[in-house]
Amino acid sequence: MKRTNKVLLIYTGGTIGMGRNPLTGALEPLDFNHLSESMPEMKYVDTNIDVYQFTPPIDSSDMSPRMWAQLVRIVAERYDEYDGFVILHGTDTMAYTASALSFMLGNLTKPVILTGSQLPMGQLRTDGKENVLTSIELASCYKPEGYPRIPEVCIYFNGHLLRGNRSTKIAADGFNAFDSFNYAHLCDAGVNFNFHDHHILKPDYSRFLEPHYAMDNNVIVFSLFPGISEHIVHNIVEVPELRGIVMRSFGSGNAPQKAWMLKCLRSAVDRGVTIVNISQCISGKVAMTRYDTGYHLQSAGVISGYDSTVEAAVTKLMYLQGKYSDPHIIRTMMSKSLVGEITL
Ligand code: ASN
Repeated sequence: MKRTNKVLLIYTGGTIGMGRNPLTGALEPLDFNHLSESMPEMKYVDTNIDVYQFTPPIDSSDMSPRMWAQLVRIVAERYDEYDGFVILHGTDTMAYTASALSFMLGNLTKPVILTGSQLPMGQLRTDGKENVLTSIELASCYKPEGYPRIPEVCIYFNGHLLRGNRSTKIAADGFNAFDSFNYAHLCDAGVNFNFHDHHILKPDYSRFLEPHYAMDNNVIVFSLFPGISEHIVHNIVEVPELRGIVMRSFGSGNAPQKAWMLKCLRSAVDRGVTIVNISQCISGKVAMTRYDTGYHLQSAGVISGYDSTVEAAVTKLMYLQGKYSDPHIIRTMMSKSLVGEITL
């Protein structure tokens, strides 16, 4: 693997590059020149940096599978030219993009690090500078044997490097905006980098990148709550285009034992819908045989999402549905760890 000492910085938008609209006072995305003017430190970074900018830059609430495919294409077309890739992204949907890219960039052997900020780069107390500078440094880290140190899609934020498909946004205002409750940090960055190599993926470096572009978004996430209405669940589950449901259940994967609920779920499964059971808890995993209620779900054909985040479950379904038409294959693949997104 040839080292190039170059990192590609892909600017998609987000608070990091925003400025205030003088009329409304609200923050809106501005182009990369605005961002780089607020960050003269970039000139002193050892690595050579090229920039690719999305036009127009977006608030990440507008992120979409089409733009994920665009990101995959940008990385795939320039894969050999760079040691690593840093994606500047809004924090709101960063964990979705990181999860989606982890599935779409098959056989990845180089770092793809997403970062952003809670305060715009132009503000004095911005968290953006440290996040960007450290991400660039991490994206160009190599092992002594000559291989990239972090060959996976990650989020770097506030001193922590997290596996992308294990991450969740945890704070709307705080600088410590991300965590991965069901997986160890890949690196903690203080005065020095403290890599936790044992938790970093070990890919086959001889394999070529295999980019995937098709995502099927005929998916819904629904959260259970006491009193959920039969009529509403019935109508959601019967939507003809629906191919996948991420069901956020209670505790270790439990749901109301009402006969109508199990009947609804069973009929969707029989129509070929994949129903994945994940927990509403922020940590821990689904164990469908622990309680009778979970057991009934399993008998209705609902599959376990183990300790998946909602972001990983929904993007994994989109990815598998984009790739396979047979629901049995999709269910089998959902139950495997494809890129370290679940603990089996
Ligand atoms: N609304 C912003 C975004 O996700 C939030 C941020 O970047 N901190 O684009």
